[in-house]
Amino acid sequence: KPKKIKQIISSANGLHVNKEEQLMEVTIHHNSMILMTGDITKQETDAIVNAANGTLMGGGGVDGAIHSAAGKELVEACKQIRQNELNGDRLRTGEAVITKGYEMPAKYVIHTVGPVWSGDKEKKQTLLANCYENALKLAVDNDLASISFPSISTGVYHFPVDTAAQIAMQTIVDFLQGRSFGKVVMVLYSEKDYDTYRKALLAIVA
Ligand code: AR6
Repeated sequence: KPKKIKQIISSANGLHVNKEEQLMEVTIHHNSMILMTGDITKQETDAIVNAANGTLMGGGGVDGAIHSAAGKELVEACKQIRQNELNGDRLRTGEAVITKGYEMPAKYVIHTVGPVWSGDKEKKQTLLANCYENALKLAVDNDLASISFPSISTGVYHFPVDTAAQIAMQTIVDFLQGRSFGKVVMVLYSEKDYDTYRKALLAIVA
């Protein structure tokens, strides 16, 4: 019964899955890789990733949703990071920093800046892979065992979803194959994106 399985996977993993939503799980070297549709701000993984911009001051899309769900303390924490860790500079594309999750169920937010899809496309693909890799490394450095990602760069930043999905899935699978981490969740905002990521993942692991 798919419905029953969905309930078991979601409650065992702290995932917020409505009955109309999609969910799949594959095992990669003792780790769990989960794809789902849903709202990332509601997920109970140790960290959720924000597709931010270099100012770290909030914005639209998933960034806006995360800042509203976390409350005002999040932007204050981001200001501190700009001042203390980045010498007043912006966070560079492909890099990642960590704050608490404040009013959200996730303990931490890992903020990364995805590339804008224009100019040197090959370079942009490397930068997108850097986002996933640096966020995962930061999770490991902070002893976290579960992390949720949104589809970085495929909204306002216009990265084609199929290319972004291939890069995201390959980078995450490579990372999980090398170590015992725990659980990586991709939280997609539409069923269309879910199907695209699902195909990309199955092309690698099936
Ligand atoms: N949960 C999961 N995914 C979401 C949610 C949510 N609550 N809300 C939106 N998405 P975007 P980008 C999806 O534009 O392309 C901001 O203004 C959305 O449908 O949020 O990296 C920042 O400040 C899409 O699939 O991020 C930057 O300036 C995906 O999240 C800029 O946008 C990413 O879309 C970053 O652009």
